[in-house]
Amino acid sequence: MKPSHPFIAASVAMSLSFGSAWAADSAKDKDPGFNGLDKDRDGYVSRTEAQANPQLAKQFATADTDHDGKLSRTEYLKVMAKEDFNSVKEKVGNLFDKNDSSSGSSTSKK
Ligand SMILES: [Ca+2]
Ligand SMILES: [Ca+2]
Repeated sequence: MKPSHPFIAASVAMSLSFGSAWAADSAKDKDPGFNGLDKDRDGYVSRTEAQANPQLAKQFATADTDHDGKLSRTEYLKVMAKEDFNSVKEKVGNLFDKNDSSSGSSTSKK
C-alpha cells in the first residue's frame, strides 16, 4: 500500500487553486460597475461619479428613486437590470428579424 496518492494530491491542489480563482472572479462579476463607480467608497454613486458611466448618467434622475441625489447599490442594480433587460429584448428582436428573413428565403428546400 502506498502512503499517499500523488494524483489525488495534485488534483486537490488544482481544485484549491481553481476554487480561489473562481471565488475572486465571482466577487468581481457580482458587481464590478457599482464598486468601480463609487470612487470615494461611501456606498453611493453620486451624480459626479455616475458621469463615468454615460448610460447611468443619462438615467440618473430616473434611477434615484428616493431623490436623495445619489444612487444606492439597490437603485444602481435596479436601473442596470432594466438596462440589461432592454438590451436583451433588442437582441432577441434582432434574432427574430433574422429568423424571419432567412425562413422566407429557405422555403425552396423540400
Ligand atoms: Ca461615492
Ligand atoms: Ca437615491
